[in-house]
Amino acid sequence: MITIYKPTKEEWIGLIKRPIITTESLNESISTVLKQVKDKGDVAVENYTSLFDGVQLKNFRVSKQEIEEATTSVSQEIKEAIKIAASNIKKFHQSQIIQEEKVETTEGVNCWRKSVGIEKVGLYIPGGTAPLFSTLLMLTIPAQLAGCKELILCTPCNKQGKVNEVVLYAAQYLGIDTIFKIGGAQAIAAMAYGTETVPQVYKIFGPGNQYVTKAKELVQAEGVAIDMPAGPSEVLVIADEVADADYIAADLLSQAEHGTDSQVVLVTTTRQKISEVTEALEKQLEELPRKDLAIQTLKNSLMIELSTIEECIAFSNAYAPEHLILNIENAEKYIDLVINAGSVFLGAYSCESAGDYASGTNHTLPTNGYAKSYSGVSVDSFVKKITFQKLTKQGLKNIGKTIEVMAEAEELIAHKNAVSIRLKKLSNE
Ligand code: HSO
Ligand code: ZN
Repeated sequence: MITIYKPTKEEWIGLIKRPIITTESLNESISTVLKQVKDKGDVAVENYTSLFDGVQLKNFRVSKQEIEEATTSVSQEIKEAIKIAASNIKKFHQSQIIQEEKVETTEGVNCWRKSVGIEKVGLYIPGGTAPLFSTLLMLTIPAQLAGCKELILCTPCNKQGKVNEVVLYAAQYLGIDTIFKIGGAQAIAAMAYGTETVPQVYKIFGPGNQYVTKAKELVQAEGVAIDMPAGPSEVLVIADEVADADYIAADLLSQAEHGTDSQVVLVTTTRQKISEVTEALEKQLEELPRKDLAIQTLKNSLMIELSTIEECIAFSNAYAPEHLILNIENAEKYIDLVINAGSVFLGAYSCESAGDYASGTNHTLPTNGYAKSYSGVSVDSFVKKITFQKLTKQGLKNIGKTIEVMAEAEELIAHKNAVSIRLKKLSNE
């Protein structure tokens, strides 16, 4: 089912490549959607919603009544789970807010940095086969902690014009009431440019299908920030000989059920583990409602045998997985070897689902090898850091000469003068 390798180092390069998705052909059609929404606003959003989603919307803002109805229909059990998950996510993200010190770099020269929340942010939560209300928690909580003033949500509705109730409940639980029942590229365009009803935002967050992804990529080129480049979800599990094959299979499948383009990778030191996991996968797959999706993913996936745990981690660093599970004894011992990964799960009991929902870490993470250079979403993703400085007279005297020399060497005499004029007046005091 999954292809098995015992690769040489030279063969790694081929194995770390992700399945290729070409979206070039979408450029033109999505550019047209963007342009139409930019020029015609709500009318274009309405037309595309009817064309692509098959629903006629006269008013796409979700009403108070719809939110109230969702609140009454969601079970107490789900409400309780959302409360616990939100509390953990809040606790963890709160710890990211650190007040930086003022630094006196030279006597009389003070520099500091202040985080300011991005004023207007747009969140996108896809509809489709699994409306991920957990993603709404992962985006809203850090945004609120960062102090973003305006938070809007776009999420598509079904053919009856209804939005998933749990998404609506989670939004109201978190205090978001500006919700639009629109999806796809037209929703991204509406947030990027603003329409009569949808306010314009400065940064757009959230996962989506290839149309949403392309729209985010194109509006980014026009100056609207986005969370990170998107790609299919993935997990890499490193397992030693004592790891429980049932746990490994369950973790691989939890990622595989996300969609047919996900990728799951097992890297282990024993061929025996590969056989045990293959058997466990076959058993567990039978029981899964999303079995067909998972099977497709497993076809794109890999099982790799290497000699040592250190070598397994080196492979993982080359692959740079979104999620890395170290299902090995004394996993903490290897932490410093991990260089490229979005989020790391240590030991037999730290399953990826814990981070997906409720442990507190963020599940919006870099995929597609971007973990080499990007971090997952955090409070930082929702702030700009503004630097401040204050020089006293003495401070300017202390570093004036340095600035003058450097400016002159760069042949920027107006820069030099900004200092010289002041120093001259000061010398007359
Ligand atoms: N594993 C996904 C997040 C998620 N899982 C949401 C379940 N719900 C991110 O890679
Ligand atoms: Zn998941």
